[in-house]
This record gives sequence, structure tokens and C-alpha cells, in this order.
Amino acid sequence: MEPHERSVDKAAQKMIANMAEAGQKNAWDRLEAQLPQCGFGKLGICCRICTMGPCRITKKAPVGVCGADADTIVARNFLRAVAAGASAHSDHGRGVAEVFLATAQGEAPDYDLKDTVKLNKLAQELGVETKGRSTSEIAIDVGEIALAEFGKPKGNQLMALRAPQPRQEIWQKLDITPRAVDREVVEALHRTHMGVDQDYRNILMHASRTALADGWGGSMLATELQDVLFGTPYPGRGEVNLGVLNKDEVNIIVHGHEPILSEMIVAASQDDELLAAAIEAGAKGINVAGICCTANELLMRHGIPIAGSFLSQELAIATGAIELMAVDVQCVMQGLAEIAKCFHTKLVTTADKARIFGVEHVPMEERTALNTAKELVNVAIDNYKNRGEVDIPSEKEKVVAGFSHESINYMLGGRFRASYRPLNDNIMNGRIRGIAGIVGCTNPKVPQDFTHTTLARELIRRDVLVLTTGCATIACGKMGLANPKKALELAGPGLREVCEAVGIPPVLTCGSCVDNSRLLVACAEIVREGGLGDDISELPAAGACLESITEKAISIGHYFVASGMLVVFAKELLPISGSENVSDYLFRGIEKDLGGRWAVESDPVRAAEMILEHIESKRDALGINIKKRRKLYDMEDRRALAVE
Ligand code: NFS
Ligand code: SF4
Repeated sequence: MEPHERSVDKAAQKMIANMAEAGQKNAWDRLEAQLPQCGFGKLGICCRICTMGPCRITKKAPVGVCGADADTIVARNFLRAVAAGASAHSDHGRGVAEVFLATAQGEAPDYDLKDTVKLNKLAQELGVETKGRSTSEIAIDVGEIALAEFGKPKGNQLMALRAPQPRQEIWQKLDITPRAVDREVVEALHRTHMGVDQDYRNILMHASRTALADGWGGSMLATELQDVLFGTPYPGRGEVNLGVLNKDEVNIIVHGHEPILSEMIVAASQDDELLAAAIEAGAKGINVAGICCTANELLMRHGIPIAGSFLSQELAIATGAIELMAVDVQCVMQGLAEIAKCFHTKLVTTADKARIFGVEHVPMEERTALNTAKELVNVAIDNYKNRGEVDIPSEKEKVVAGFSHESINYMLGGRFRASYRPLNDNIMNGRIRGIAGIVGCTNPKVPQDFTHTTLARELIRRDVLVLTTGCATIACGKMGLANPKKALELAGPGLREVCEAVGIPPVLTCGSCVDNSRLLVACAEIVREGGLGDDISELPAAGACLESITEKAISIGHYFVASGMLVVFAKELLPISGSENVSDYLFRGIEKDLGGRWAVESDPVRAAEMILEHIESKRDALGINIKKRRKLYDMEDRRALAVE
């Protein structure tokens, strides 16, 4: 496959070509080596959860050894994916809660609580007394309650109380209000064990509950606590793409998901002594850049540049310009170890739960975080002298990032009367047709960045405001869609007018994948603001992830669906088509239960049309599509009015 068939990003194309020339392998090559991939896996109809199997569903053998049919197997695989995704987000959240609590207790001296306004708001929501109490007293209580949310034996997720009342009632009626994350995930594994839950509808109902425990629990807590610890994002400038690497500086890449690591490396990189050491080593400075969601976290809060998304991790090393790549958890390819061997790049794992065989491990602990980060920066500086040839693509694009729920609110309503009113009004008057979230990954099965960015362009052209997170954000950033000047040119007249008046771009970069919880909060607040129905399912809004790869993406998709939204995935990336019943439920039946539904469409233009059609049908249902015609009354009309 040619580089341009693998990615639409010029910088990536160049590195893919370079790697091919040097005989180095990347994810695209490994995908080719895997072809043809297992058709049963794609359809979701293979089961290996017991040793009577593995079983695969065929015409000749329509059930497994235990008698499980395609519906059960597909539903079980789906629930297991949701459970794994929810676990990943929530374990990240729990890690943040632990550092948060340690910080409040004075046991993590290198961290502090940056946003005390948000802390107090959160405290009130969680029922923690704030009057007459010190920040650390409040934070200890908040930290303890938050930590308990992950594993408490009784009760429901407290964050779920943020959902609109009718939404909560729907969940109650179906008995799927999410309990502690641990409980939902353990129950998911229990139900999907051999010989337990064998009614696909019942299995999928628990998938909804587990996903909700992620969105309105683990992920939301991760976002909230990170904002208090590291600061709530406000819009600022940054740059995205491999061109942010600097030929004359010590380049450090932070890759993974938890800002617990990356925040400290950023702090260490600004240390005067280390800067002096870098200069002594012949470099002009220290350049930290991010990859994957940790990059989004840093860009959102500090304007730290992003080198690339998931599929650019190997390409970044192939520039020859990376002295150190420090990784923590999630979306880190084992293939990095191989490519790092071809260059001077030092690859280091930092999370005890995520090590790579043969790669040096430097554990990051909350008590000694800054020191460890400084050690790592030192390793990078020492490694500068070992650089060989460097070939950095020139591409980089300006972005404005940092759209948290709070900052969108302020930008719309002004600092003193923060509100979504102007947004609601402009949706009601039709200048903005609706809202779409474009989220998720980059998958080598799809040309990198193509579908995310095409979909974004098609939507803003149709006056739909786009919110992005995860690697989709990075894709949009690279293609100029998070650059207000360029993106406004592409926006439809109504959207453009509103964006210009309020001073926001038509594509809002909202952060990492746990920050999809910001989109849930925003939806709940838009409903609360009034005029667009009483529940999230009434909003003219939808979500899409056309380049998904991970189980996390399935969990995210499903919590949006279970929150009342339409979610569009690429057909070949949602492994459910082996069961007509499961597909029929997730594409249609679930809407009657939860107001949201899944859809599949791999073509981004058609996906945009599908989303717009959905948005217009919601607008019709809200009655905001009826054009009020100005009527000129004649005498007869007036008389008629008088009679009435
Ligand atoms: Ni989300 Fe982030 Fe990227 Fe996909 Fe991976 S980095 S958590 S899963 S690949 S968007
Ligand atoms: Fe086969 Fe049933 Fe065992 Fe799955 S649980 S591997 S379908 S026998």
C-alpha cells in the first residue's frame, strides 16, 4: 500500500516512506502481514471463554459446544469489550483519585490542587461541607468519596445525578443506574462466563449499565479530579504534527494517558539546571511533545505541542529526533520497542501495570514524581549526543484548544453569567442545526485521519457545531480544523456567524478520551438551559467514531447511546454483524428503551448526511423547524381575530 493510502497526513506519509525505504516495520505493515484477518472475529461470532471451545458459528454449526448461539456470543463479546474499556478509563480515574487524595493529605509534595473553585463546586455536589473548612480538609473528603466511587459496596454513582431527571428515571426504570465501576465490571465478567447470562437482551442491558459506570462514573471522575489537580482547561494556542519536533533541542515524547506522568515531565523540562545541562550537551533547549491522549491533556492545559496520534507513535521515533519516549498506560504499541532499537531513542515504561518486555522500566510514584521526572529528562539530555541522522517533517498546524464544559460556558455567556443560552438560542433559531461529537482513534484499516476530518468538514459546512476528543482531535488539529481562521472558512454561514460573534471555532477541541465525559456534562447542561427538550435524547445531537480501534471506544460509544444519543461507527470496526438480533437491538430496539442507538456507516460524507438527518428529525420533534412566517393581516384577518 502506498503511503498516501495509509494516511492523508503529509508528515505521516513522509515517515511511512522513510520507514519503508529503511526496511522498518510499522502498524500498517503488520496489518498487511495479518491479512486476511479472521472473518469470525470480525463478525463477533467466535467464543473462547471455555475450553470446550473455541467455538465459531457457521451454517453447519450454528451453536457452540455449550449450545450458545450467535446472539449470545456476539452480545457477550460486546459486553466484554465494554467492560474492558470501562476498566481502562476507570482505572485511570482511580489512579487520579489516589494522587488527588495523597495531594490533599500532603503526601504527594510535587502536586497541588490548582483549581480550588472547581474543587468547591465538586465538594458541594458530593455533599462535602465547605463552609469554614480549609482546602485540604475539603479535598480529603472529596478524594475519599471519589475513591470510594470506584468500589463502594452499595449505592449508585454520584456523578450520574448530573444527568437530566428524565434520563435518570429511564435508567431507574430499566434498573441500569450505574453502581460502582468495580461491581459493574465484575458482574460483566460473571455474566459472560460460560453458562451464565444467555439472553442477549439481558447481556446488552448490562452492557448499558457498565458503559454508564464509565461515562458518568470512572471517566467523569478522572476528568473532574484532573481539572482540580492540574487546572481546568481554557482556550489557548498550540501546535500539532511531527513538525513540532525540534532539530536543535532535546526532544522528549510523553505517550499514553495519565497526566500524572506527563505533567511532571513538563515541570521537570522547565527546570533551570536541566535546561543548562541541555545547553551544555549542545542542544538549544528541551522540547516536550505528546502523543495520544496524554498529549491532549497537556495541550488543553498548557499548550504543549502534540507530535501525533496513535498511528504516529512509531513514525515519531523514525524521525531520529527523539531522545526519550516515556510511556504509561493504554494505546502504547509493543512495536515501539522494535523501532526504538533502530534509533538512539530511549524508550521507558513508567506505570507498574504497563511494562514492555525488554524495555527499561522507571516507576513513577506520587511521593517522588518530580525527581523521577527529572531523572528521565536527564536520561534524554545524556542521550542527545547519540543522535544519528535526523529527518523531521516540516508539517505542523496551529490550533486553539482547551474547550472544557466550563470554558465553553464562559465563552458563550461571559464570565459573570456563564451559560449555554446563546448556544441553545442559536440552535433553536436554526443558525446552528445541532451538535456532533467526533471522537476516537486512528486505525490502520482506514487511511489515517481521513474519515474524522472529512466528517468534521462535512458537518461544519452543514452548520453543525463539532466537538472533538481523543485522536480525532489530533486529526482535526493536523488538518487545520482546530485553527479558527481556517476552520471558519469551511463553516456554513449560520455556524460561522455564531462562532464569530462568540469567538469560538466551529470545531471545539475538548480533550482526551476520558474527557468525553465533558460532552456528557455539556449535553446535560444544554438540556437544563431549556428550550431543547427535557432529556439528552431530545437534543439535535449525535456522536461518531469512524476510525475506532479500542474497547474503550466501544464503551464510549455505548455510554453515549445509553445516555440517549445516536452514535455512528464504521461498519467493519463494530464486531456485531454476526448476530441479526444483536444488530437489530443495537441499531433499532435500544432506541425504545434508552432513546439512543448505534448506526454504522463507513463513508464520512454519508455519515455526515446520516447525522444531519438525525439532527433534523430531532429538530422537527422539538418543533423548532417550523419557520415562523410573518403574516401581513388584512381587514378580514383582523375581524376574524377580533371574533376569536
Ligand atoms: Ni481514545 Fe486515547 Fe487515541 Fe483511541 Fe487510544 S489514544 S483514549 S483509545 S487511539 S483516541
Ligand atoms: Fe464454546 Fe460455549 Fe465454551 Fe463459548 S462457552 S467456547 S460457545 S462451549
